[in-house]
Parts: sequence; structure tokens; C-alpha cells
Amino acid sequence: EQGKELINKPLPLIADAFEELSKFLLRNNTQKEDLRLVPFTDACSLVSVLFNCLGIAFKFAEMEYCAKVRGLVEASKQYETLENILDHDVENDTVRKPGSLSRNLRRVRQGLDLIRALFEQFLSADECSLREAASSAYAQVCAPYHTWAVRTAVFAGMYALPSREQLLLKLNETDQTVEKEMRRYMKASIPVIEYIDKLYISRNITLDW
Ligand code: 1PZ
Repeated sequence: EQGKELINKPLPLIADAFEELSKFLLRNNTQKEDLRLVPFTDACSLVSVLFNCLGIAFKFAEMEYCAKVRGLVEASKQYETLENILDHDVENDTVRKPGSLSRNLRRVRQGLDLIRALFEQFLSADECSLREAASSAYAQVCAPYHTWAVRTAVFAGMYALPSREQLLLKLNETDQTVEKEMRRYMKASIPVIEYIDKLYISRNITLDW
């Protein structure tokens, strides 16, 4: 679609993709059709273009996030749904095992929630710098599950984030247009995040990791 290419203007396409997922989940609430891996990983892959806007300091975060998504993309050749992944790891007692698909899914879910929290912080005050917004979102969503070394590196890297204005330029948005797109993602990502959490909770897996 013209004017909506992923690289030039990523937010509308990311919001569209998550709205599709959330519509599917809300529609299927009653019929109980499971979420398939392919549309899920397609949406998660789109998100990674946001790293282009953050600069070199977040190269490591990009590699981490993309590696986890890639694991799930690979898995989609063998497993059709997110449920199938959890069931496989429960059976093999590998849900929390480093590198397992259920662990990758948990990390990707934390990434999606991090972006949601970041957007929320970003919109909460006009004077809020990207560094303040990202620090607060990270402290809230991911830091509790990361090692001390990772947390320290991430908080140090925050000083290299672009300014609010630079970010808007890279996203090809203005103060007026960015709010609508961020709010669409914030709203649409919640049912997706909750759906993923339920996959674990319904199998008596805690979410404290
Ligand atoms: C626009 C968004 C700006 C956010 C800025 C904050 C970026 C946070 C950076 C997080 C760095 C994570 C570094 C490595 C973490 C690993 O220890 C964990 C655990 O891995 P495991 O032990 O299970 O193998 N890895 C992760 O949590 C995976 C991915 C986290 C990165 C999330 C990024 C979210 C996407 C942002 C999109 C721009």
C-alpha cells in the first residue's frame, strides 16, 4: 500500500498486524479456535524494524529478539499453533529450558509487552524523553526477569537512544499521527499478551521467569 511501506512508516503496519490477531482472538473467544504460529510470528517479525530507529546500542537487543522469533518461525514448519508448542514442552519437561520454544515464546511475549509499555510511557507526557519512557517501560516489564549484567547494560544503553523528535522522524510520524498508531498497538497487543499468558497459566506454569 502506498505510503505505508514497513521501512518508511512502520507503525501503521505493525498496528494493523496486531489488530488482525486481536480481532481473531476476540472473535474466537467462544468457538475456541487456536492461534496459529504463522500469523503470530509474521506480526512479531514486523516489530523488529523498530530497532532500526533505536540506534546501534540496541543491536544486541535486536539480535536477541530476532533469534527468539526466528526459533518460532522455524517451529511453525512442525507445529501449527502456539498451544502445540506448549504441549510439546510440557510433555518433555522443557518449558523453561534455555532455547526451548516455550521459553522463546515467553521472551517474545515480554518484548511485545515492553513495546506496549514504552508507547504508553511515550504518550503519557509530551516532555517525556525516549530514554525516560524506555527506562520506565523496561524497569516495569523486562528488568525483573533479566540478570543484573543485562539490566546494567540496558540501562547504560538507554543514554544512546535518539531524542523524541529523532524517533518521530525515523518513524515518519508527527506528534499528531503517532498517538493514534501507538494507541492502536497498545490496545491490540493486550488480548495477544493475555492469550499467551493463559497458555502457561492453564497448564499450571507460573509466570515468574
Ligand atoms: C522501541 C522499544 C525500545 C525499548 C528499549 C529497551 C530495549 C530493551 C533491551 C532488552 C535487552 C535484552 C538483552 C538480553 C536478554 C536476555 O537475557 C533474555 C533472556 O534470554 P534467555 O535466557 O531466555 O535465552 N532475552 C530476552 O528477553 C529476549 C528479548 C528481549 C528484547 C526485547 C526487545 C523488545 C522489542 C523492542 C522493539 C524495538
